[in-house]
Amino acid sequence: MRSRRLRTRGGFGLADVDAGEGTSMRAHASERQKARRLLAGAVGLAVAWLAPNVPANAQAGAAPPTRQARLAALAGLQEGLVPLFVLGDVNEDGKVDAQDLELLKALAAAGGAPPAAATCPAAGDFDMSTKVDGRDADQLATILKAGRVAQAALAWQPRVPCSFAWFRVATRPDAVPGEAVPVRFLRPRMTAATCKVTVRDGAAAVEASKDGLGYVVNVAEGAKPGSTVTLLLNLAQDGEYLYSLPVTPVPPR
Ligand SMILES: [Ca+2]
Repeated sequence: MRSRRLRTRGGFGLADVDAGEGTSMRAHASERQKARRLLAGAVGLAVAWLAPNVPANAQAGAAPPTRQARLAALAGLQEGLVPLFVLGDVNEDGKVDAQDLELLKALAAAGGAPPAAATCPAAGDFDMSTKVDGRDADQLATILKAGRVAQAALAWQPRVPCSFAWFRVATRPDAVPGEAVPVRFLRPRMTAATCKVTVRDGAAAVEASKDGLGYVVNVAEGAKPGSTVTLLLNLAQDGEYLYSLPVTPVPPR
């Protein structure tokens, strides 16, 4: 079966707050602070949705982390960082496949309680409309029709819930030129020695963090607002993923 990559999206909801035209630079900084506060609230919402029981991960071949372990990992996050889910992996089993499409269709049909297996509805909101509907199902159907998804996209969606049963990494939803963006591993055995983060596209360079528990993405001073830095994350036995980091304008100092 032919493999293909699941393309990452070019932008995220909170990045839109930073990119408004006609905004004064001071107001712009205020908006950025507001966005970061919204972000903290959204992470709190994610914590509330942490599922107590989730299916085993076929790729990782291990039991899912406990609720306490996930809470501890989220509580230890640096301000402004958010956990990422796998776009399209509605049941959080580590794969994007026909099972996810069936769950996405069930979510889109709505009317009643969502299927219990759909632990990450946010992963089904492909068009970031904050609703999971028929258009999202059509998009996933098109993606699956083209072949197996070998490199799924990691994403963050603050307005639709996700249990984050199998979260892997946390990072920022956007960055400004010249910013050092942490990419932090959320599982105990993930380190910079076993997992690699590289720049696939965009004006940035990557280095391992000093503590070895993640990487730092140094966005170039000359990176253009509106552009995107695309990262390739090789997470050892957990697979490869892509993540797109939108570059937004620099706020005043
Ligand atoms: Ca899945």
